[in-house]
Formats: sequence, structure tokens, C-alpha cells
Amino acid sequence: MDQTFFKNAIVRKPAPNFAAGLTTQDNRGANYTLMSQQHAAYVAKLQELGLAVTILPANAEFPDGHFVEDPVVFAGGTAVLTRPGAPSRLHEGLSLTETLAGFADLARIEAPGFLDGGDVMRVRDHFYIGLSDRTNEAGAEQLGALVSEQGFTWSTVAVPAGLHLKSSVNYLGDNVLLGTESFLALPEFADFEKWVLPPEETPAANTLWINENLLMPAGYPKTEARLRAWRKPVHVLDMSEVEKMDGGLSCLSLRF
Ligand code: CIR
Repeated sequence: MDQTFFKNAIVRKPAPNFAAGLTTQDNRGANYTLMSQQHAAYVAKLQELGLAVTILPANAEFPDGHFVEDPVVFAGGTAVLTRPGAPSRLHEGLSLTETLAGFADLARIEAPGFLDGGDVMRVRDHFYIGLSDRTNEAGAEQLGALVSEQGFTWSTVAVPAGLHLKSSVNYLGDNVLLGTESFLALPEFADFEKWVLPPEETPAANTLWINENLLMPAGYPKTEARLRAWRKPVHVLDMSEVEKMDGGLSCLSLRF
């Protein structure tokens, strides 16, 4: 059965120096005013969908700190602090512990493990953990052991392209995976209904399924048409400044 509805989300406002964060994009030009507007619209959308959103203040110590999905993974009643794989992001979780402690028991990935939440895709009671530049075997095994304690199963998936597993594939409920052709061809995903993205629309892979609604980034008309032809309400959000920093919709919140 698909997972239960989300009641809560945690977000962090982007800091004025957010464009100093990590990115592989050539042309940054990321604009703080626009970023703040896009972030506020995202928060408003989560609230509209019924989530109680805890909004943390910007923290200029971590220019990527608004990508709260990466330093934490929720599994049942436990929030796992992950040791993100980029050195500049390693300690982001510390700034979240007080907030998290109000919602969940805390657990931690320990060295030499490292892992980014963007590499973790939950489907029903199974956690797919991507092995990428940001997530290593030791991190995956530690997270796997922790989610097993909570009654979940897990497996690893190699991530040869893109930043994270969820940069290329996401679960939309009802056994549907949306993603790039190469990821959906992986044997791990053989039993899913696969919706392959047009090659020019691959960033739309980071579409977010929340409480039977779909949040997708603006600018991907073929994917939008396909999703709108389905029965789940589709909400399109402008993510231009987020995408300039290699992020997407899922990275901007922790949902539980
Ligand atoms: C980074 O490179 O870590 C950030 N600029 C982007 C993180 C995006 N997070 C995600 O997809 N879960």
C-alpha cells in the first residue's frame, strides 16, 4: 500500500548568499529576490495541501542549507542525520537537531559513512538508496540498518548520472515512476509502471507526490500535459533559481 499522508514539513529559508552554494551549472546568475519568492510560493503550496510547515530562518553559514532534504531522512518515528557527502554540507544537520527532536527520535550516520537524502527514494515500505558522489556504501548500509529496525526494507541503486537518485527518478504513487530513460531501464525498477521523460525535460523528474497531489517544476510542457491527463491534481511551481543550484522540489523540504 502507498504511504500515508504527510502532516508536517520542515523548510529553511534561503540565505542571501545562496548562490555561493554548490552547483554544476555553467551560468549561475542566481537571483536572491526571485529565489525567496519561489521559496515562499513553495511553502504556501505545502500549506495549501494541508501540511503544517515549520519555517526555519536562513543560515548564511550554509549556502545550501535550504536544501533540507539532504541532511535528514525520516523513517517511521526516527529522523536520521545523514552526514551529507559534500564537505561544505557535512554539518548542516547540526542546525536542525533541535527542531527535529520535537518530532522524532534522532539517529545518525557515522563516519566513514556519508549520505544525502536526495539519494533516498521511499516507495511504500521500501527505501531505494542511491550510491552517488554524495552517498557511499557505508552510509547506505547504516541507513539500511536503521530503516530495517523500523520495519522497512531497503536496497541500493547505482547513480551514474545526475546529482542524486531523485534528480532522475521519483515515485508518484500507484506504482508509477517518473524518470529518465536510463534510470527507468534499471532492473531494480522492472515491476513499476514507467513514465519516461522526454530527453529535453529531464529536470521534471524531480516531481513531488504529496497527499495525492503532484508538484512539478515550470517549463516542461510535455511532462505537464502527461501528468495533467492523469487524475491527480497538478501544481506547477517556478523553480528557476533552485535549478540553477542543482536543486529541485523535493530538496526544499522534509516531509513526514
Ligand atoms: C548541492 O549541490 O548539494 C546543492 N546545491 C543542491 C542540492 C539538491 N538537493 C537535492 O536534490 N536533494
